Amino acid sequence: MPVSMTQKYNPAKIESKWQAKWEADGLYYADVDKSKKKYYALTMLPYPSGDLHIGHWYAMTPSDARARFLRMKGFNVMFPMGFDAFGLPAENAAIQHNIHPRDWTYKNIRHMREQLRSMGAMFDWRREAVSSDIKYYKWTQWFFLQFFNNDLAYRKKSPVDWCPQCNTTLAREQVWGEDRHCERCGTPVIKKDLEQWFFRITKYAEELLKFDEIDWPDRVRLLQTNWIGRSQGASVVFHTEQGDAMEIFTTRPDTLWGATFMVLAPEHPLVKKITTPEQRVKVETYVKKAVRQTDIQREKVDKEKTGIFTGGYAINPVNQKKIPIWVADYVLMTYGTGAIMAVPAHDQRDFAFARKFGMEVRVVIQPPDLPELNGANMPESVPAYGVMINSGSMTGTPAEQAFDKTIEYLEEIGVGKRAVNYHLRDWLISRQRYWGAPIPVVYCRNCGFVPVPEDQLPVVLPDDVEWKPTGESPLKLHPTWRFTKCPKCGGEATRETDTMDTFMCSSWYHLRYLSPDYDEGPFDPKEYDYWMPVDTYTGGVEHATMHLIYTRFFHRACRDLGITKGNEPMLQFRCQGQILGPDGQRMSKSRGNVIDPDKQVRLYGADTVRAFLMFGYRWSEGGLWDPGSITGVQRWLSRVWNLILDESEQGKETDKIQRGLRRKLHQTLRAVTHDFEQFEFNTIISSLMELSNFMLDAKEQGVFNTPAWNEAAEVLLCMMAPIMPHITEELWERLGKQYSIHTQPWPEVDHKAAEELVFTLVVQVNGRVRDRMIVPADISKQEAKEKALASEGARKYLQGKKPRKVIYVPGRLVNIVK
Ligand code: ANZ
Ligand code: ZN
Repeated sequence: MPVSMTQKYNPAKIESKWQAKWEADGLYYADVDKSKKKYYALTMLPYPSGDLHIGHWYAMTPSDARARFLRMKGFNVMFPMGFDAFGLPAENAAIQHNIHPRDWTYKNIRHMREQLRSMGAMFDWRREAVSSDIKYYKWTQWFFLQFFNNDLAYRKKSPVDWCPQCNTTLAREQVWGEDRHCERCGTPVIKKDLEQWFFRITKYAEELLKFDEIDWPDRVRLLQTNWIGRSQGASVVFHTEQGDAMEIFTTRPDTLWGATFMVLAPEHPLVKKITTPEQRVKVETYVKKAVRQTDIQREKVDKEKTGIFTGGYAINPVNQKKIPIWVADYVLMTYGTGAIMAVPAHDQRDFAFARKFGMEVRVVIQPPDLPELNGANMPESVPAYGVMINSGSMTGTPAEQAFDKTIEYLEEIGVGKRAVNYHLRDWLISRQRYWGAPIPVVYCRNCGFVPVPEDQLPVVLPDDVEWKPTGESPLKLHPTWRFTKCPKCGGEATRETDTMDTFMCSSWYHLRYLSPDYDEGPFDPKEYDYWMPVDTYTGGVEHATMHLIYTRFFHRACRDLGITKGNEPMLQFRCQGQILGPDGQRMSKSRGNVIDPDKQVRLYGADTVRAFLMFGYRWSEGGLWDPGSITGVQRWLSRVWNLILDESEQGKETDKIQRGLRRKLHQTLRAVTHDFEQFEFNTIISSLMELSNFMLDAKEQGVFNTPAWNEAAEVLLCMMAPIMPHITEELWERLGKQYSIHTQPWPEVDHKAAEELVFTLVVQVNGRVRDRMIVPADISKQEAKEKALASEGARKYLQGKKPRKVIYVPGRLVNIVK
């Protein structure tokens, strides 16, 4: 008998009911339990922007499903959630809507917590961490002090974007357009040097290139490797005509004889010194303009080259040639030494520059497969792979040896040495902003920069600030907050008014989850020893460089300070793709193509939304939101509902159908188990759909409410439970099973039942074995004979003749009589 109307699947009713019960029961609490193997499943925490979007669901629900799966597999699984709550948008909201950043942030958090609850995820809310809570950022400040006291934090002058009209520093996202103007007033920004705080991440550059202890996607490893950007080469010292040493870094020391000019970055300290009086005005004007641009703009290879001659000359140390020194913006002060030797014959940027300004192009490497190169008429530079020519005593050195031999030679004559450079820069953590963790340092006229003693933490962010659209940090404008006593000498002192980059907060949130209320340290070591490292981390690939490098650095730095253990914080990382709007574009409010998950949940229920997101896409790839196919998933859930609750009378199961059902069931279980482990979520759902269809067929053939059927129903629900936690809990209860389905062990695969039933059919011709083949166990007499006759062995001996007789011995052989 089909399910009665009153029994219809109604997700709205059952979902909130179970969410409330799970929460009341603390079903998902994860506590240290040394008798069980732990599993720390972590998914990136959201920024409290106001609304959870479908992308959050796409990232989090499969992570939740996998965490649930591992829990059923017997692990003690922790799956925490929190908010990355400091940051600029709160401050912008404050200025625009006259609301305090704290109020804005916490209002959003309250709302998003509710939205997160509607997912039905197994978050252990007791472990929630919010980075803007005082009890959290106290420890962010504590970490800063550890870094400061161990020479991992330092202060240095560094350029910021500055609006001369608004008189303020601007964040990257407040500078607009190719001409780089201020978001607020349109004035072109300038660079201004400010004293700022840095973390010495470059100290760990080499270590961060090692990935052998972690299972991270190749893509992410490559992005990090490129971001760190290790370059091997040589540093060579040139001298100016006046005798000033000018060190350059090159990755191609073997091209040294081809250097026909030198280029200094506009910020290079030697520029002032070597510029001749005739060139001074021109050089100064050029420098002023150049430094306004970002390094990214300046580095573009195809950018029209600009530059200016300083009037000064240098001597090439290998051939004593006198070459002009220029200033050009394509050389960055932030890399190498901020000075280069230009080899136009073999480097394209130098080539473009040389052609534009009429400099010599001197070939010093001849690639073996090209006609003899001539600097005067080359249309472009030629990458330098070949035999060295025009290079003094090094002439004739083959390509493979050129690099090392030249370095040896440079060392011999004492003008250069092997050098490695990293593109990675130290991490600038100062923000001239209010809504962040104050940097716990005071400035004293007598003692300089003095760290706030640990027992005086936290340095609390004052609430009573005024929002003036000056762009200055309200901390600076606060009438009293800055003024304090020097912790060392007790004299008058002022607080640092910069706050920390929010990436600092998110570098250690996985540690705060361990014990969010702990106050004797950033985390409880007992929790640490049990839970760390994170077993699986999931999140967006857009965090491959900043966040995911910072957190690895943070962990290693803390390891060296004895705070953490091991080299890596996260053993496995997996990233999801992106859900685009139905129009194929990135979802954004301005395009009007945003899918609101709350609305989808109201329409279809959370289980359907979860299942659809996992079924409709390869998780690592993502794709377009397709409103059509979500209804298909919902219909499937209704079918399962009706199937499980069907009240028809017990059917009669034949041995054969029973075996077939068990085979299908255990094959599905084997595949689903594998797919959960491998993050292949879309195939899980399709396997489950197939199984439920198979069950429907089996039922029509009379297998219903029999042992095999009941096993299938139970295992189906268990396999569905991680993805669709509500409907499965409800059906589990209605089947009279013990609460909760989510604490059931993951079913064991019966490999024997899963085996395809086959046997080896022997083919005989006149009583002699001529062939063998694997056939299904239930092969019919007719089929067996046909297969045997078609076999290669049989055909070879029959040679096209009709056999006189064909005899089938079931389950064993076919004998063909000629
Ligand atoms: C001469 C030369 C000849 C170069 C040649 C390359 C090819 P990567 O790989 O990124 O490390 N360079 C060095 N410092 C620079 C700076 N501050 N700004 C801009 N360019 C800089 O690049 C190293 C190469 O980039 C160096 O090797 C130098 O040019 C240039 F056939 O020296 B090379
Ligand atoms: Zn002092």
